[in-house]
Formats: sequence, structure tokens, C-alpha cells
Amino acid sequence: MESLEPALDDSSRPPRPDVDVVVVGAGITGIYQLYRACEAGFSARLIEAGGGVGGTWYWNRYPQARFDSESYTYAYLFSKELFHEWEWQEHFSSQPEIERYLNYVVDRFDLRDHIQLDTKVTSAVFDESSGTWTVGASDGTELRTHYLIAATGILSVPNFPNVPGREDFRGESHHTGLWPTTPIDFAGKRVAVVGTGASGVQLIPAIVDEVASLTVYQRTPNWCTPLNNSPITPDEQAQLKANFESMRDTLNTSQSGFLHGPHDRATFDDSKEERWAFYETIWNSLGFAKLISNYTDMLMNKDANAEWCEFIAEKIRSIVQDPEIADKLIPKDHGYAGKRPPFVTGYYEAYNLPHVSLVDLTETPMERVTETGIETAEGLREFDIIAWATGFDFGTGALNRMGVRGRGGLALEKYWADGPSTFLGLMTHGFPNLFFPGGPHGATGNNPRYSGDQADFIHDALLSARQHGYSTIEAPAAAEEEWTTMVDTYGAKATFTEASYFFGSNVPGKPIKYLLNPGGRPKLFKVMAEVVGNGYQGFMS
Ligand code: NA7
Repeated sequence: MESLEPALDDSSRPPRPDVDVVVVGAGITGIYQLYRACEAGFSARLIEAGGGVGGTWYWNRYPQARFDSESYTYAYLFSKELFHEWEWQEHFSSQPEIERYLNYVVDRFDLRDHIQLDTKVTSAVFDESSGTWTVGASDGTELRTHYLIAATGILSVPNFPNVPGREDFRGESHHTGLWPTTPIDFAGKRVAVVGTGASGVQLIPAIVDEVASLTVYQRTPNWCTPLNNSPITPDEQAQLKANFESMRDTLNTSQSGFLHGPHDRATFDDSKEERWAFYETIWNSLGFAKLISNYTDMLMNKDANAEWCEFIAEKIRSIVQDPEIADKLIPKDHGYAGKRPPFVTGYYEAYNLPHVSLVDLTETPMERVTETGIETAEGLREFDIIAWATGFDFGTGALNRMGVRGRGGLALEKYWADGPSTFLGLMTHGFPNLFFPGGPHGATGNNPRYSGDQADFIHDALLSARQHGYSTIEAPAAAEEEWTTMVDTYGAKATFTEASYFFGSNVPGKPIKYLLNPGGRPKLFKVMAEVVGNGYQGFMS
């Protein structure tokens, strides 16, 4: 029988998505976001450039790359069973264990079939008629998705110095953030490490006993203090398990996502003798306690900060035998936490070894890399291996390189040409149904804690849109402006100086803009709660 209905012209129908959700990046945030999407019954795919899962903990596999947040505070807290099953070996676990953990999580929650490895997303184009994104990748993959969640990381695009001849070097050359999966043989090699940020100062003591010679190229020294790592004892293991709920509560409500509590005294409440005794305790404390549990005014009062710095400088002078080298290792351009402070194990001690030398690039700048080594104003030094520990294009690096095109073909990197403009550090106006948990303007401390908060917010928004039949989620321009103004205004007063990569100043030509969230997690929680409390009014259509 003939139909009386007019024939529908297929070409006039908006295209249907292949999946509900595409997540980009299999780091700790992307894996969690994928887990939540699958758990809620969305069809989901995760696309990852690397040959394995782990994100930061896949790429940064240089010797002794490790957490400087306590393992159990960095790990997932969404599943008590998972927390009980995985026994971290160390208070600050190293890359191999972290990579094993993330693989375990992927298998434990049946996520692997949703993950496509070795595939780099090169374009993401929004279609206004259907409210969907078409995601293109290096291998020809093309996938239409309703929601695009770019969990591409804030420290994921390596930064190399713009020094002539870098490609000419005929020895081995590796960036710490792009470290090969096959182990590097350092034994008996002449090695250069360029950069003394958190990565360089972890790598240097890790290889120093193997190499024939080690030359460290330092542009700016950092305030390094001991990590004070140790294995987790069976007693501690039992305590962690017994206290899971209370630990999770503390972490979920803490300002920066750590367990360290604040001190109750200001610096000059104490005599010098009392201060030095307190600093000694702090020096021997775990990781970020040096920042969080220090005197209450250490970050805000210049004189208080200078006292703590003087204590660290004394420590450096007492460890490093050559006074000239010790002096070069003491920062002069910033106080404690003016830049992201690294935590070390045996770093300063390395400079007492006869085969280790320090080249101060402020005295003798790097002129070129040759086929055989590095040439500075003091001459050529020849190497077998150069390790570039020269950092990342922080915050916006990956998002600006992903070929993101929003409404009207607007290029994200053009929209953000003067610095990012975001709402909650996770969405931006003109790019509907695009989210970037763990992105610029969101970060405030222990990364997985706040990026997990953001992933939960995104997840709840997706559920609400599904429940109420909305197809588009977009930050209103006014909300974005308010958040971005808050970041720019209070970022200018931040403890971190403009020399910190948190302002993007390490990448030549990048706009100097604060890239963290100066309101911290309390501000993130408050504004998220307001949006949810108002039923996402203005966000959904
Ligand atoms: P960082 O902390 O950005 O450190 C990079 C280091 O490389 C730092 O010492 C830089 O000196 C140095 N650098 C950067 N560019 C150059 C050039 N052109 N020439 C010489 N030296 C240079 O990166 P990391 O990988 O160590 O740590 C990143 C994060 O990973 C860390 O904060 C943790 O969250 C984990 P500068 O200080 O700029 O003078």
C-alpha cells in the first residue's frame, strides 16, 4: 500500500551523532570522565594520542618521575572498593606504579573497549544545525559527537627552547614530557640536562650515579625542598583504608585538595630560634606541607617569606660544598612559591660529585646546539644525551592546537589570542557542548581533585540536559566575562610572579595572563552550586 505521508528528504535532516560523548585524552581526568559517561549510559569514545593510557603519567616517564602530591590524595576517590584494592607502595609513587594504576582502573571499570590509542585529534568542528561536533584525527578517524570533552591536560604540550641547531644534534635528545617508552641507557654517557624546574630536579639525582658526566644548564634556580618520600608501611596502609571516608571528606572540602592542615601562627609571633626550629620541622614534612602548613603569613608577607627563604638558602649552603655553586643554586629573582616549588630527593647533594657541573645560562647564554653538543658563551661541551627539561605550554597549549572551531567557524585559538576566556575553567562561550575539565582558569592545587570537581559538574549538566530534553549547553557570555575578570583581577595579586609558567611567560609570544583560578576550589564550588541551584538557567537550550 502506498504511503500517504510526504517523502522525507534525508538531506534536510540534521546529521545524527555517532556517539553521545567524545573524550579527548586518557589522563587521570579523561579516564574519570569516560567512566562517568559510561556509568550514566551515554555512548562514549575516548581518543588518545599516546600508545597507552595515563596522559601525563604516560608521557613523563623519565627516571624518577613521580607524584609530589601524596599518592592517595592524587588517586581516584569515587570508588571505595578501588581505594581498598590498590595499595600504593610509596607516599609519593613513581611513574611506573602510576601508569600501572591507571591501566588497572581502565580494566577494572571495563573502559578499554571505549578507548582508541595512537590517535591524535587534529580538528573539532561544531555544526550549528545539529548542535554536534565532528572530531577529526590523525589516522583519518571522523566521529560526530553530541558532547566533546577535551581532557587534554594543562601540562601536555612540551616547550623547547628556541635555540638554533637543536635538530642537528646527532646524539640522543629527549624532552622529559615526551620520554620514550624504551629505557634510555645512561651508563657511562656524557649527559646534559637543560632546565631545573620540577622535572629537571627529579631527573638529575636519578641518573647522576650512572652517567660519566652530567652538565646541568640552569637559567633560573628554584626553591627546592625535600619531598621526604618513603614506602607506605602496612600500618599506614591499614590506617588509610580505615579512614577512607574521613580522608575523602577532607580532600573534597579542602581549599587545594591536600591533607596538609594550616599552621596557627604567623612568622614573627615566634622568636628566631623558634622559627628555625619550626622551619626544621617543615623541612622534614611531606611535599606541599612546606607551602600549606607553613606560617600563616608566609605567602602574603614579604618579610615572612624572606625568612623561610633564608632558612632554605642556609640549607643549600650547608649541603653544597662549593660556595660558588651553592650561591648559583639560590634563587634571587623570586620568593618561595613565586614559582611552582619543586620537591627533591638528593638534588643539591648531586652537585658535590666531581663529574657534575653547573652552567649558569644567565652568565653564559646558550648560543647553539651543534651535532655534538651545546655551545654557550664559554664554549662547546660535547654530549651523548641531551635531556630537555624545559617545561610546557601551560594551560592553553593543547586546546589551542586541536583545530577547535565553534559557532560560525570561530577558531578557539583566535578567540583566545589575548589569553583564555572561560567560565569555571571548563567551558567557553561560542563553543556549545564543548567542555575542558582540568583546563585553564580552573586549576587550584592538587590537580585531580579540582579537575574531578569539574568532571562531576560536566557530568551532572549532561544528565540534566538529557532529563529535560535540551540539546545545547553553553556558558552565557556574561557568566564567562565575570569568571575571566575574576581571574585577571585576582591573578594580578597572586603569589606566583609573572616569571612563573602559570602566567604563560615561559613560551615566547604567549600573552602574559594568569592561567590558574585565584579563587581556588571554594570559588569553583560556590559558582558551580549557583549554576546547579538555578537549574542551569541560561546555560541550556
Ligand atoms: P618547568 O617548571 O616549566 O621548568 C622548566 C625549566 O626549563 C625551568 O628551569 C626553565 O627556566 C627552563 N627553561 C625553559 N626554557 C628555557 C630556555 N629557553 N633555555 C633554558 N632553560 C629554559 O617545567 P617542568 O617540566 O620542570 O615542570 C612542569 C610541571 O610538571 C611542574 O610544575 C609540576 O607540576 C610537574 P626558567 O625558570 O624559565 O628560567
